[in-house]
This record gives sequence, C-alpha cells and structure tokens, in this order.
Amino acid sequence: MTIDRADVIVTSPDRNFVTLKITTADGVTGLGDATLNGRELAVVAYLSEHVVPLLIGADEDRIEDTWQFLYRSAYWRRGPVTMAAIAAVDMALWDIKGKKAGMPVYQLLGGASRSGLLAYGHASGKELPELFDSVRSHLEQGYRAIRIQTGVPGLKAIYGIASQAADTGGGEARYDHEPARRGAKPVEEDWDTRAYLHHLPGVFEAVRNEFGPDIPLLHDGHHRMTPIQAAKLGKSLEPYDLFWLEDCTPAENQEALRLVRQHTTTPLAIGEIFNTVWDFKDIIRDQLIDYVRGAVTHMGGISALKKTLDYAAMYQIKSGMHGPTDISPVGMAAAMHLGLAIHNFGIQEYMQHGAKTDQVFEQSFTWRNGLLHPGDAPGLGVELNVDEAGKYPYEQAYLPYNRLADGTVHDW
Ligand code: GCO
Ligand code: MG
Repeated sequence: MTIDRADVIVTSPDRNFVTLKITTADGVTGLGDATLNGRELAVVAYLSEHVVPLLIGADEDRIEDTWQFLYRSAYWRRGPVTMAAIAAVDMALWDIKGKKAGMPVYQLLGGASRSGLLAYGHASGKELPELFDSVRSHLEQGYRAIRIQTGVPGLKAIYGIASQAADTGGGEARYDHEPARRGAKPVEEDWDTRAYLHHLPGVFEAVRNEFGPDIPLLHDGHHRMTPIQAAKLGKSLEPYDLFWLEDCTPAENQEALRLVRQHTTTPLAIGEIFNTVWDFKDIIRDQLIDYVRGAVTHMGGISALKKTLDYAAMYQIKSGMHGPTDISPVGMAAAMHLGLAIHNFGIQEYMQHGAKTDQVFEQSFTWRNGLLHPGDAPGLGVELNVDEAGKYPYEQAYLPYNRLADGTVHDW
C-alpha cells in the first residue's frame, strides 16, 4: 500500500525519452512518460527534485488524490513541465493499479468500446513523386488514414518532410525531427505562408486524383497561419474532403478559431501543445473544433485527459490524441488504453518508433489491418529494459525553428 521508490530514467535510443518508474513496497512497478521534446531535463528536475520526495511512502492506490495533491499543492499551476511531470505519475499509478488487478488499463477505464483504433501515419515528400511513394508505402503497411505534408517551391527545409531527415534505424527513412537535429543549436528552417497557401490545394488535388476519394487524408498547419489565412486554406481544401486540418493557427489564441470556423467546413483539430482542460474549455463549449489533439503525456495523464474528452463528448467532439515519435512507447500505450475505452474516439496518430526504441521499451500493443490495440497484458503493457536504456545516454537536442525571407522569426 505504499510507494517505496521512484526513479527518473533518461534514455536516448533514436531520441530522448524521460520515464518515471514507480516501485511499490510489494515490488510492483509502474511506468509513466514525461518526455517534453527539446526541454527534457526541465521535467527531469521537476520530477526528481520536487515530486519524487513526495511520492515515497504515499499510497499507490490513490490515483485521483495524488493527481489533485500534485496539481494543487504546488500552487503554481499548468504549463508543459508541470503537467508532463504529473502525467508521468498518473500513468505509472494506472499501470500499477492494472498490474495489481491483473487487468489491462482499458478494462479499469470501463472496458473496450471498439475492437481497435483507427490510426494515421505521416506520408511526406518534397515533390509529388516522393510524396506518392510515401503514401503507397503507408498503404502497404496497412494504414487506413494518412497525413500529407509536402515541400513548398522556393523553400529549402520545412516542417514534416522525410527527405530532410536521417533514417532513424526503423527501416524506411521517415520523417522524424530529432536525429538530424542533435547539437548545441536549433536548426533554422524557412517559411513563406503565401507560397504555401498557393501550393497546398494543388497537392491535395493531385493526391486525390492518384489515390481516389475514399482514404481519409489529414494535414498539419503547425501553427503557422493567421486566422484569415487559415480560413482561406480551410476553404480551398474543401473539395478534397480532409479528415482534419490541424493546428491551423497558433494555439494560444483560441478566439482565432472562431473566424476560421465561420468560413470553412474543413474539420479542425488542435491541442498538441495544450496542457489542461482550461486550454480546451471555450473551444469545446463553442464547438470551434472537431478533434482534441491533447497528448496523455502533456495533458496531465490518463485521469485528466479522460475528463477533457468526456467533456468534449457532450459536444460530439472526438479524440485525436497526439502520437509522434517524441511521445514514448509508454505515452503511446496510455493513449491506446484511453482511446479503446472512451466512446468518442476519433483517430490515433501513430508514427512508429525506431528499432532501438522498441528494444528499450518492451511493448504488448498490436498493429493489424490499420488498427492499433494496446494488448491485454496487465497495466499499460510496457516494460523498460534498464540495460538497453543504459546504452543510450541523454543527448542535447532542439526542435528546429523558422525564419521568413527577411529574417523575421516565425512559428515553426
Ligand atoms: C504532430 C506534431 C509533431 C510535433 C512534435 C514536436 O502532429 O505529430 O505536430 O510532429 O511537431 O511533437 O515535438
Ligand atoms: Mg501536429
């Protein structure tokens, strides 16, 4: 009935991951993901210096009480560092509760609401032929929904394109921020919204002509447009029937989405950088979005994201949980258990980790016919191989950033 120890483990197979491992007096262990891409050590310090001492001797069964205690007793609330730390504790305690009950976490959350989770992958290419090859490869892997990112004429390097990045060791070279970006300074990329707005509708037209009307297609605007630019893009993409347009404006001005919404029926997804229900509250209540992009890892854990998604369900808004490779296998497992249990599941992002990551984190999820399932191992179904993890020490890494042609810093 007590927590005996809590260890913060940093490992960098393919990329940096921060994992909290809680061990009970009876020797039951639970894992939680606390990875905050590019700012990892801030969460490590928050956990080791301020949270771990509070966990020792606490009752591992009291998940909600522990969450409320960590959130309220700190006095300083919200923010990615705080909420990633709380998320890691929450996930680890759900993992322990599942193991003690002999049940997968999705059973504790109410049981399965579906047989598997529709997942989307990241197809990309600087030019159309490369993009088409990437779409074909995703279809061959079984993906039933695909995100489309493409180069823009005149721009050298932009967000989301595989050809810019190194092979992560997972087989096919695929888009991944980090391997090419390790080092003392962030890489500078370039941006031009006008060129992008001109180019993108033609890309979607070409993809629909090549692959037909049925496959759900997604696109990530990655916070780079003004509201009126986003409205224009949403409108110009309507003929291509997107599953969603993601992060069309910088997420912190939620009011911006009202203007976008007034002009387009392209579904909107937002929230991968949000941390609490308070970031979502108004845009859910006013039905300004269609999908909640929050990550279990950055929204304070399973307990907190479930509440946000239950609230969204009242407005027919669905989940679209964040799942790029900087969400660790533990965070991905938490997303899969939650997605399987809730009624308003929409889609799960699934980018696939590299081979080294899969050796460090032993996982029990399955990926069949385009559907993910967390598996039926008790708890979250992920174990950390400490020996493997020890082979890959932390490496400083930054996300890239953007400058316009005249040198102005722009959203990345
Ligand atoms: C996505 C995201 C990621 C982020 C990354 C930053 O939709 O998957 O936008 O690609 O850029 O998580 O660390
Ligand atoms: Mg995104």
